[in-house]
Amino acid sequence: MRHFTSILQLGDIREAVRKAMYVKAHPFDDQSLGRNKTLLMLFFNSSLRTRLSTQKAAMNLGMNVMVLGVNQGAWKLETERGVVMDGDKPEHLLEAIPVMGCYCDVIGVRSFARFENKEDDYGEKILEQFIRYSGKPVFSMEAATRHPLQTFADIITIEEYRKKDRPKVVMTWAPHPKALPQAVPNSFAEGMQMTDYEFVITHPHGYELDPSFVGTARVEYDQDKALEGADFVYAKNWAAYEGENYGKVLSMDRSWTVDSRKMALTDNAYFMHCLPVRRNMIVSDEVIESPQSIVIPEAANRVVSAQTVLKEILESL
Ligand code: AN0
Ligand code: CP
Repeated sequence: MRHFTSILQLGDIREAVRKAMYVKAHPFDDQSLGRNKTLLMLFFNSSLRTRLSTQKAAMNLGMNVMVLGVNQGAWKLETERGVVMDGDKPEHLLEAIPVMGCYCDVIGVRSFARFENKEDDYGEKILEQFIRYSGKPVFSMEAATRHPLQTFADIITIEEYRKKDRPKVVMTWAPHPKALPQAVPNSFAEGMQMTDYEFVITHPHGYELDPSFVGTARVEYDQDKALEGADFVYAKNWAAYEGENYGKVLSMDRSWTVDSRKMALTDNAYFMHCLPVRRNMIVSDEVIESPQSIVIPEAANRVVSAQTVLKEILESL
């Protein structure tokens, strides 16, 4: 595997989880694989988990790591071609990308949807330019439409905690004061298509996701009904996708907040969220602090997911 931008690139998901479990049990087996290899992690947006877990994964593989926050000391980057650069951006992405490619062996990029232009976001305009012009393997640390390292960690976590062969997994929209990308829910839905779980998506009308990610998943607009008998509740906010409403917050209805009453409808489900999470908007204090909340082991598995992916990329060099 050279580039990693979608969970689908892992191929057989059971096999990928098996490899991840091996990495988890033997984190230092491949210390020589990354020797004298440099990872550059580039962040256009904030991060806690992705930044730390990916750096830890690379260190476990013996790599050197450089981290650059574009908004923390680098030149502001122009991303549009043809612009007369007389504004506040002194450097163009078209020079910055190949230059960065000269200094490393692998590049991780975080670049969220900007909600300015749906075609640019859903065409993964920024990530694709890194793939095209850096000359190096590129992996997504959450791009405009997907967050595959998160999804892989989520699936590893479900595999660790599931008590049934075919658990019922419910992804529920929950309220949030600011517009958030669809990358996490898109990617999670994409990952669920690789499993044989029963997968249900629930959200208010107007929050329909791109049908190519939803696939054959059941969409249930009644959250209570969707949660009935669930084994895993995966909460996430996202902004509207459809038409004129692209990138807009249409509802902050707190009756969608995952609280104890909602969890009581499930089959003693585990609660999951990628984090960061706004308490008492997305989830009540009580639920996130309950023994059924597995958000911390889920975050811990981000190291495992990143290390498994980085290992495959290093093996392809
Ligand atoms: C981001 C999002 O929803 O895509 C990152 C989640 C991993 N969340 C926020 O910006 C709060
Ligand atoms: N879940 C996740 O990707 O978190 P960060 O935004 O903190 O990296």
